[in-house]
Order: sequence, then C-alpha cells, then structure tokens
Amino acid sequence: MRKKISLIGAGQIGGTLAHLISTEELADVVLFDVVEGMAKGKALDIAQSTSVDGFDVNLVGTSNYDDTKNSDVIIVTAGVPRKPGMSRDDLLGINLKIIKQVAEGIAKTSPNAFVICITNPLDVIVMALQKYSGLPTSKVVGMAGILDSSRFKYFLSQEFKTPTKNINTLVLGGHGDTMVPLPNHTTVNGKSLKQLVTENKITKEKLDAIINRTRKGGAEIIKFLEKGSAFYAPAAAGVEMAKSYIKNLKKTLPCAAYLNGEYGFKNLYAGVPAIIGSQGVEKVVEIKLEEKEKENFKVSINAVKELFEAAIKIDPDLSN
Ligand code: TXD
Repeated sequence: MRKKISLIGAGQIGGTLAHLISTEELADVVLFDVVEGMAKGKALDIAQSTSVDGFDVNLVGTSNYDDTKNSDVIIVTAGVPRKPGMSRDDLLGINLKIIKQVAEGIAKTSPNAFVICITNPLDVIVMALQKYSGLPTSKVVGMAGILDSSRFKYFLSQEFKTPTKNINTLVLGGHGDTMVPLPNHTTVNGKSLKQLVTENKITKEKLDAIINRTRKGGAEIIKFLEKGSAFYAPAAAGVEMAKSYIKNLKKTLPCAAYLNGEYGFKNLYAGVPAIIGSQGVEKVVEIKLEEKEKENFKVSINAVKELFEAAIKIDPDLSN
C-alpha cells in the first residue's frame, strides 16, 4: 500500500516537493493550500506529466484538511518567504499565526504523521508547531541543517574542484546567521579541513569566507530572485528526511530536533545530527565538540531561545 504525504503549502517549495516525491514514486501526494487553485493547479499539472516520466502516484490538490487525513508524512511550508533585506526572524509574527492554524488541522486529521517543518524562522516555528499540535516531539522535526550542510558542501566543492559526494560535513545550531558549520567535522576527499589548512590547500581567510557565505546562503538567492526565496535545495532536503522515515533508512541527518538534555540543553529544538527512521527522530547523536564549537553552538541556541521568547510575547499559549 503506497504511503501518503500531505504538503501543507503548495507554493514554491510545496510544488517542488510534490514533483520530486511524485517522480520518485515515494508516496501519493496531497497538495494543500489556502489558495485552493494553487494546490489544484499544481497537482493536475504534475499528474499530467506521468506519461512522460512514467511514474504512477495519486495527486490531489485541496484546501480541505479532510483530504489530508491519515497522512504518513506531512511537510509544512505554509507561510510567507523573505523579501530582499528581511531576516528570517522578521517572518515570526505572520508565520506563527499561520502555523497555529496548520497545527490544529494536522492534530485533527493526522495525529500519527511524521511532520517535517520547513517554514521560517525554522527553529522557533517547528517548536511552535510541536506545541500547538501536541504531537510527540519525536514526530515533529525541522528541515534546515541538510540545506545548510549542502550549501557548505557545494561551496567547498567549487573551491577544491571536487564533486560534493567526496565531501562530508555537518552544520549545527539554529537556521540563521549563528548556524555552526563544523570545519573539524568536515572532510574533503577523506582529509579534514584542519589538515587542508595546515597543508595550505586552503587559507583560513578563504575558509571563513565560505562559512560566512553558507550562513548567508538564503539571502544570496533572495537577492537574485527578488521575489521569493530558495526552493529547489530546500525541497530536495525535505524529501531526504521524508524518505529516511518512509523507507526506515535510519540516516543520521542534521535536522532541527527536540533536545531533552543532549548537548546540555533541554526543551527546545535546534540543529543537531539526528537518526530518522520509521519511529521518527529515533535518536539525537551527540558528537564531540571542541571548546570553540561548543561556544558557537551555545550562541546559536541562545539566539533560538531569544526568538522563542519573542514568540511567547506574541502568543502566551506557547509558554505552556
Ligand atoms: O531551510 C529552510 N527551512 C528555509 C525555509 C529554506 C527556504 C524557504 N524557507 C521558508 O519556507 C520560507 O521562508 C517560507 O516561510 C516557507 C515557504 O517558502 P516558499 O518559497 O514555498 O513560500 P511560498 O511560495 O510563498 O509558499 C507558501 C505557501 C503559499 O502558497 C501560501 O498560499 C500558503 O503557503 N499558505 C498557507 N497554506 C496553508 N495554510 C495556511 N494557513 C497558509 N497560509 C499561507
């Protein structure tokens, strides 16, 4: 029996998610949007490409949560994206209201789903989504680290002129300017970045510039697009998480997961390596961090905590 993935938000990322999931025949797809025509139009358009690409899945477009009921996976992109010059945090007010509505819809129709949140400001929105929906913390996770890590890998691959598949890395912490790319947990063709700096294969300045470009990766694309933000890479990252759940791959993926004491933090979401399998987030993997990395991680966590305090000011329900 094919699984069912509902996409709450049929915009740039939602539409790309629907197309990727369909061509991979990962699951039947329900595209949900408050702009019903957007959902219906994109579902019909992708459905009409089945004979070309030879995939066979059911696609539905709707603005009725009943059509999403008993979903195995729900991927949430409902919300507004940034405009040039805006920070991810500037989206808090409007997207918090939207996510409360979405959470109520999910709780009513798919309480057993694995929920992947993509809407920004990611770390706080995923926390709010879990609180508002009341779903278990292991079944609500945020997508950001895979995207940030893939940006970091891409920039390194351009620098070292090597395919991204020869690069392993990790980006921890919040999905914002305080995110923590980990050079000491990054290898290029099997060599650590530390070793490559020692061997003068890359200067410290160049590496810092790449880390900074990773942090600003979203804003760089927004500047080019002017209207809207990145959507191909975010959608690909969301599908990787959904696949690890549906196929029980137990991949260790950098995600915004609930911390219950790991890394010394409790009761909040942050970007950490997490094992995703058929039970959802099955384990948060604690890697050894150097003092500087621990410090940077703490700065990032504090930025998330601060923004969550701002969210509580907007909606005191979140303090429960
Ligand atoms: O790494 C990451 N997590 C980020 C996330 C990477 C890129 C983009 N990031 C954020 O994802 C972005 O800042 C936005 O907050 C979301 C969605 O971005 P997208 O580019 O897909 O935005 P669109 O194209 O505006 O689509 C959002 C859709 C749009 O069609 C609205 O009509 C719909 O959301 N929407 C709703 N759907 C359901 N329910 C409600 N209440 C609702 N309100 C708006």
